[in-house]
Amino acid sequence: MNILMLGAGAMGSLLGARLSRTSARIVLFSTNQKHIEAIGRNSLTVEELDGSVSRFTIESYHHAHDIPIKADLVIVMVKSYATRKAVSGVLQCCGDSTVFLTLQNGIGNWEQIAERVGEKSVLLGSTAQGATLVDAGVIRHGGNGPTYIGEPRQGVSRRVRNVVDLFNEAGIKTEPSGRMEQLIWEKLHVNVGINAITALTGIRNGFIPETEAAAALCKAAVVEAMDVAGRKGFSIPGDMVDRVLGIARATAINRSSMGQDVDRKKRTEIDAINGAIVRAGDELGIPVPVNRTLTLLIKTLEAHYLKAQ
Ligand code: KPL
Repeated sequence: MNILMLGAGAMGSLLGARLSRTSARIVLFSTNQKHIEAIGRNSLTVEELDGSVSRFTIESYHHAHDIPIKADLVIVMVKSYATRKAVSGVLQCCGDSTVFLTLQNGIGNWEQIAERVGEKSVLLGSTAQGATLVDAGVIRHGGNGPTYIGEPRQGVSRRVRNVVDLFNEAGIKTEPSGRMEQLIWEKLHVNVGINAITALTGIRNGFIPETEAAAALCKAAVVEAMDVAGRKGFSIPGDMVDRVLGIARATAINRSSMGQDVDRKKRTEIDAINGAIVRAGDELGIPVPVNRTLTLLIKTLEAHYLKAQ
């Protein structure tokens, strides 16, 4: 199986490294030229959770026209706001039978891919793995959590089972799910409760459950999201706040993806995370002051550093 990893930031690189242990041919693509060149020169270095260091030799490209495969599977790992453009940019290495799997954060990703390639070609999933880009060619595995993969609508198909088997063969603990939309919303709560708070304060994920003030803010944001999700028809587990705090503990050493974006003065995924709760809250007439404040603060910070560039 030929797999194209579309987007090789921290998470794309981590998944690519793990999948390179399987029989599949894995090709990384990222526009981050420094990262791709470093992988080409020295291989991809992964600082593992136990402190050991692993190295992975993986084919990597930073120009789409250099990608030498026809992809059977494209794993979409770019930032949510870059999805449409990124998918359009690699269609020359795809055919009618190519399947696109999104494991991105936030809401609205699979729909954007489906607009470009059709719903039949799309799978979606969620992952609670954590990873940090330490330097060009170097990532740190920041924590383990479950990964789920499924079809956009109900049902677990043969192709879902095949991809799930491949992920498990790669050592990424993965289960098929027939209710992916529900799980994407559950994962949204994790990002709603961790990402903006860590990005605004400079802390790592593990500091949230350790600190009363941060945990209270996390709880307030998650409870608002639970209200919105409930009104949209999702049955979010009653212990969602504890689950989010549990994932913050399980990825304690990780800097959230939004934290890493802010550290690098890059655009964040705020619109697909807390911003998605604000939009849905406004549509439903549900007050979401905590998520609105977090969204506006991130947008202010982002505007400040993006303007200076
Ligand atoms: O998804 C994540 C992210 O940082 O975007 C978590 C699970 C919170 C890990 O950091």
